Amino acid sequence: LQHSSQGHANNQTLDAMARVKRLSIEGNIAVGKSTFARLLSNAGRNWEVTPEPVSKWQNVEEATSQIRQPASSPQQTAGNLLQMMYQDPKRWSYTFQTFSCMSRMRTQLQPPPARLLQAGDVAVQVYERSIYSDRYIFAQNMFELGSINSTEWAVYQDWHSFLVEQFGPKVQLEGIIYLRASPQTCMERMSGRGREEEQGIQLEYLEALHKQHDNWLINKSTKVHFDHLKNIPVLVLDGSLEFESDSEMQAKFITEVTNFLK
Ligand code: DGT
Repeated sequence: LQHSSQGHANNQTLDAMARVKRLSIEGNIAVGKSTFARLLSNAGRNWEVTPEPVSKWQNVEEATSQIRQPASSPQQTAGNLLQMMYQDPKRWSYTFQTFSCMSRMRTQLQPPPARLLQAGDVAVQVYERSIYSDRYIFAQNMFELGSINSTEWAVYQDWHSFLVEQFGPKVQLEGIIYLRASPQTCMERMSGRGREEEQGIQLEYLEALHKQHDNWLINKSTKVHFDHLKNIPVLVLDGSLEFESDSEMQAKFITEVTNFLK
């Protein structure tokens, strides 16, 4: 009985997901994904945007407190994994990618909210980054830079492929929005926002990430391992434009995304 009622819930979830289009917003560090995501979430009641869980990576202690034994001394307290990864990438990049990918997996597995399903026409669920950029942008880049070794990279790819295949349609996307700007522009925006953990990031790192995005989403030269991802529609938007305070530009972007969804 327990088994069949669970099956029913799963079918309901899949049915709900079939009525929702799922997109991810991809792009370099500080290109403006969060600003763009906010713009989309205000665009209509049938759009739902899930932000990237950066704060969880900055406070692993709090993010995991519900599901583990409490630390018995302050020395055992879990730390700021984002900071640890930037300070000692060789030691912490693999750990970071396991945690970032798990948090992205959780996000993508959340069923669409009821509000979205009642909204009529096309309901759209938008994620900031995805389990796919976790692998084909960041983990791959860390491997190419030598911050993840060959063994770690093999283990990462093994569990990543296994989970994506096991979850199937529940973690698939129907399209990707690539917010694209030069690494220099991203560098300026990153310096402007002054996030503590990012102080040591060099332009070369942003250039490497830019290349990874272009290879995956424009040149299509990155080898992807999932059929649904091979021919996925990609909308490239000019992220160098300052759209935050330009309502005309915002309207233009929303129209582009709406047309992309048709
Ligand atoms: P935005 O809205 O485009 O300005 O971007 P943010 O700040 O909302 O998000 P983003 O992309 O800059 O990511 C936050 C920080 O986390 C940034 O320092 C890059 C880093 N990060 C994000 N995902 C990954 C990942 O999968 N691996 C590694 N190593 N770093 C990541």
